[in-house]
Amino acid sequence: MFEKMQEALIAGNKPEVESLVDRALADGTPAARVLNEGLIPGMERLGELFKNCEVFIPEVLVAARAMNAGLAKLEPMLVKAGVQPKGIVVIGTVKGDLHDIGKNLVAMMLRGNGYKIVDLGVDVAPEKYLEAARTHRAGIIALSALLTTTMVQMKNVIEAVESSGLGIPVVIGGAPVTKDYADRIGARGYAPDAASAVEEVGRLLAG
Ligand code: B1M
Repeated sequence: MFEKMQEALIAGNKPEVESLVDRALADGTPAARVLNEGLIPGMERLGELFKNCEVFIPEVLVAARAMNAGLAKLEPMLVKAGVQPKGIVVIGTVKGDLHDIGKNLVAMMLRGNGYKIVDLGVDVAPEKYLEAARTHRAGIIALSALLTTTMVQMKNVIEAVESSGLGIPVVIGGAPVTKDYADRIGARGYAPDAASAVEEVGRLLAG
């Protein structure tokens, strides 16, 4: 079933992805397994094909749409309703970067763990993070970047937060981002994946 789900994802077959996710959930497969053994490996395989020029941007966009549709099906299972927010997180993909699947996943996991999420979307300028953090009285700002050319924007956001006097931590992540990079640009938090992002946000808000 997971193999089929990956094939449908790579083919960008949104109805098929939705129906396979529905079927897996109806069969009692935990949402986390559907995510970690079905959808995410599908995106990883797609990434390889993209890298080797075996698929191109239009196909990747259609696959991303199918991925987001699959994630939307899982969201109710991953999110617990009716809990008091543990904290308010402003999240977005940095300026110049249009990748949102990983960011959506981090947002979803945080939401599922009781945080209120203010999602600014993609291509977010530093001042937008500041504005949202002030408006929503956020406790933390979370940045995602998928490109080596856009991860440099993270430093701009950190500098903007520092000079604003807001005094809240910034947590960063995304495929090209490393702990070493986070340390070098002065990010107080770093997480390699969505599950660790939840732990990292918890640690930073507690400290
Ligand atoms: Co793009 N793309 N893309 N792309 N794309 C990558 C990232 C790339 C690695 C592909 C490749 O060459 N193998 C490559 C980057 C190379 C580099 O910089 N080193 C690349 C490129 C080059 C580009 C373009 C420049 C292509 C072009 O135009 N020539 C272009 C840039 C556009 C732009 O942003 N300005 C581009 C465009 C696109 C699409 C629009 C077609 C589409 C995005 C659609 C969308 O997101 N709605 C797309 C996609 C889908 C990908 C790949 C195939 C998949 C990314 C993804 O969603 N992964 C990707 C290849 C790959 O990653 N293998 C690729 C699944 C997702 C669950 O993982 O986002 O890594 P990820 O998130 C993880 C962790 O990183 C982490 O948690 C998540 C889950 O555990 N994480 C965080 C993410 N954010 C976090 C934040 C945190 C903590 C953890 O704290 C706050």
